[in-house]
Order: sequence, then structure tokens, then C-alpha cells
Amino acid sequence: MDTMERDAVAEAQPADKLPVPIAALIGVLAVAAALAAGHFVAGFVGPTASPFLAVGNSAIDLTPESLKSFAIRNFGSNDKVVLLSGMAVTMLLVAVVAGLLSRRKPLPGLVIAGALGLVAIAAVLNRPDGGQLAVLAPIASLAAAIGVFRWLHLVATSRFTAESAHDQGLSRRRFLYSSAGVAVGAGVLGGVGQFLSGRVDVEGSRAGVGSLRPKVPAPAIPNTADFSAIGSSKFITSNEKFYRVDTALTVPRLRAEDWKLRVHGLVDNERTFDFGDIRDRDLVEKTITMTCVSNEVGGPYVSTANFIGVPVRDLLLEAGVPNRSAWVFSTSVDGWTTATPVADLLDEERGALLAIGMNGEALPLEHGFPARLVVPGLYGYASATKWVVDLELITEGAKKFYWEERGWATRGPIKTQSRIDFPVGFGNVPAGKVQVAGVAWAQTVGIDKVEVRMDGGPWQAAELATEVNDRTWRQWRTEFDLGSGSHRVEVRATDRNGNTQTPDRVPPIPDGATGWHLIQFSVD
Ligand SMILES: Nc1nc2c(c(=O)[nH]1)N[C@H]1C(S)=C(S)[C@@H](COP(=O)(O)O)O[C@H]1N2
Ligand SMILES: [Mo]
Repeated sequence: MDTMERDAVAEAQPADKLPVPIAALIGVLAVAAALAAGHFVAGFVGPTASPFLAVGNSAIDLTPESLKSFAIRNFGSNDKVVLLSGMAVTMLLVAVVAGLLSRRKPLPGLVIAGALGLVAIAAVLNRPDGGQLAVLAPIASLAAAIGVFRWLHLVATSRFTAESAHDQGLSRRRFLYSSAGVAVGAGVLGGVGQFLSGRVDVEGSRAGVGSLRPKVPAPAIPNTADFSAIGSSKFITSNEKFYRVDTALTVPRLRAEDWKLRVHGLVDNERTFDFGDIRDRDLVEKTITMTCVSNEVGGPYVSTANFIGVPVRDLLLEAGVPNRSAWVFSTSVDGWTTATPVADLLDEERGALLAIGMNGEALPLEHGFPARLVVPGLYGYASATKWVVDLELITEGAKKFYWEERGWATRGPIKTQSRIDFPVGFGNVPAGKVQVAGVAWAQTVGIDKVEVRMDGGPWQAAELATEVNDRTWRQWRTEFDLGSGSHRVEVRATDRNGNTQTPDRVPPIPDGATGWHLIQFSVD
């Protein structure tokens, strides 16, 4: 470089200020190193200690209910992917800003790194399932962020003091190698952490459960129980299609061999059951329709499966329940909680299960492996603890549970509802006889009648499919002669208590949506 060229460079780039891309890169690499170091340490001390995941989980717990319901409604089971991507983008932006604020001195970046580190430490300490050593992971992140930021900054700024073009070139190369080294190191550490977190062989444990043969199998589902040939849902929802709603960013990895269920509190004798204790009992199988309180009218969060397990009643009576007005406060291994009246769990007709199987297999990991509660007639948020490890009998109201703390009702009986599955909204059907079919549910009560009306006309009774039991949905169908054009069909169900669904639309919070499902469609 001749003198003139060098002067031009110096003018474009004040000698004591890092170029924008370099400054941004330092920020991004420091954050990458922090995430990787935390993920690596979490590989040893437990996956939920990983700062990125812990911050995500805390974000879920702190998210206002309205936003969470919005996420569930709009992203469904992708809500977690959306959250993680959103967090990644936010981190990237913060990293870039931290870098850009530090073009002269590293202090602003170091302060931001420190603040992020503290957020991660707080998030990890806040996890109920982290364990004593979990805090080491965010501490590793904090150290990596500060160390890498300080170091790369030093390397990059060393060229301010470079005397010659040769020295400048050297320092530029040194920065290139250092940042490449950090990038590769972060990749390797993160990868090893990921590998280590997966080493709890929960898939192997699940495979090891083998086939579950209930002593009392559920009666076979008659093929007259659904109208799936017309377009209603299949009576039994496959494990893959069964709706999933939970607050777990990563599915808890709890091996059956390590699982224990503690029953304590207001009982005569505290009891602890292990997986063998449950598996070796006479297993029962029950066909049950589960429903989520977040389900909007016409929504997808309702599914039916054959659950295999043991009556919760038996376990409670073995521990002894002196106070029949107590509540059972149940806790998941991931810290999620709910509370259910013990009377509902003791009720033989309701038939609450501690389930270990679903549709002939061990419980899928996402549905609570190795064991969960399933309580017919109650929304999941108020009863259906997945990965359940603790049942504490308490006096009513002694503790608030997860969703209760966030404004949802203390009790969660499922409201009678119905849904049109065919025609689909805004779909097209050929003119002539138009079939309409769907599902209705009033768990533990049973469906008495389903009525359908077209274009605001008179209500017409639908044909009901064979009832499987009063804990499951009931399918229905009917037909209308329709001319071409756009049409609007509505449905309402009446349960065996004589309650007809109200047309009044209320949102899911606090105790479940009401209103009639309405579908618009066109006839060609
Ligand atoms: N541990 C845990 N259990 C949980 C939840 C949760 O977030 N965490 N969500 C509950 C809710 S709101 C519902 S509707 C059901 C859903 O069960 P599924 O995902 O198997 O359909 O699980 C319940 N059990
Ligand atoms: Mo739910």
C-alpha cells in the first residue's frame, strides 16, 4: 500500500473505531460462545439448565395469558418453534447492538453480556426442575460471553496501535483466526452439550416397557361409532394426531426406571410407587375423550384415545384418604402443577386413571411418558398432569396451581360442545344432497341430541352414531338439499342433563369457550 492509499483508508475508517461488521461479529460470536458454553455444561448438569431453554421456559411462564392463548391458537403445537425462533432473533439483535456500542471501548458490550448472563442465571434458578448444579450452566455462559467479547475486542483493536501495514495485516489475520476459532469452538461445545443432554435414553426406556396388555381391555369400537367415511374425525385419534398442549419447551426425558410417584400430605400412610409397582398391577383400558380448556369453539384441542393404566382411586385408597373433601395437588417432573378434588379422583364411575399406555403403546414422550393423569370430564389444565411424579393431598385452596395462578378457574369441568368437521370452512361441495357431520362431547354426562341448521333455518335433529361410553365424544351426521351458492351451517348439542349449548360466545379464559360452531362453505 502506498502512503496515499493508506491515508484514504484511515480517513474512511477512523483509526480508533472498529468497522461495523467487525464490531457486530464480535457481539454475535460472544453470544454464540455463551450459548454453547451453557449448553455444554447443561449436558452434564441437566438439559433444563441450558440457558437458552431456561430463558425460553421462563418466558413461557411469564407470558401474559392472552399472548399465550394467542400463540396456542395461531401457532398450535408450533408455538414452541415460534418462541425459540423469536428468542434467537432477539439474541442476535442484542448481540449486534452490543457489538456496535463497543466500537471504541469494550465496556458497553461487557455490560450487556453481564446483564444477559444475570437474566440467564435468574431463569435457571427459577426452574423447578433444575437441581443444585444447574446454575453452573448460566455461569459458564456468563464467563464465556465476557471472556470471548473481551478477547476478540482486544485482538480486533490491536491494529489501532499497529505501526506498519505489515503489522496491520498480521493483526487482521489474527482476528480472522480467533473469530473462526470461536465459531468452531462454539459449534463443537454446543454439539457435545446436545449429545450429552440426549444421553438419558428415554426412548430405550420406553421401548423397554414392551407391550401393555390390559386385564380389562376397552370394548372394541363399533364401526358405527364414527362417520369418518363422510368426513367427521376418526373415533380414535392416533397418537401422532392426538392434540398436544403443554408448557414444556423440551419434552421432559424421564426414564421409567427412574420414575417414582409419591403420594403424601393428608393421607394415612405416605406411599411411593415405582414403575414396576404400576405395571405389575391389573391394568385397565378406557376410551376417553380429552379436551383442552383453550379450545376455541370449533377448535382442534379435543381427541380420543384408549388409555391404559390403573385407577387413581386404588392408589389413593392404599395411601388412605381420611378427608374426602381434600384436593389432590399433582406435580410434573417439569414443575407444572394442577389440583383436582379428591372426590373426582375417587369416583369409580368417572374412572380417573394413572395412565402408562395410550392406544396400545407405552405413553408417547410428548403425552407424559412414563405416567400421567387422565380424568374424564375435566379439562386437562385442571387434571391431566403429564410426567406426573407427585400427588399431595391438601385442603381445598391451600395452594394455587399453574394455570390458576394465571387467571384460570380453580375447577375445570368440560363444557358440552359440538363441532362441524364436514364440510370444512370455506370449502366447496357439489350441489344436491350435502352431508354435514361432526362430533359432540359432554364427558361423564353423555350427548342426548345434536341439532343442525342451515342458513339460519329451523333446527333439524342429526343422526347420532353409536355411543361408545359417556366419557367420549359422540359423532353425528345429517344432510340438506342445497342449491349452489354460499351457505352457513351451525350446530348445537344437548347433553343428558338437558343442557343445550348456549349461543353466547365467551372466550376460553377462565373456564372454557361457549357458543355454536358455524361453518361457511359453497355449493358449486
Ligand atoms: N406437565 C404438564 N402436564 C400437562 C400440561 C402441561 O403444560 N404440563 N398441560 C395440560 C393441559 S392444559 C392439557 S389440555 C393436557 C393435554 O394433554 P396432551 O398434550 O397429552 O393432549 O395436558 C395437561 N397436562
Ligand atoms: Mo389444556
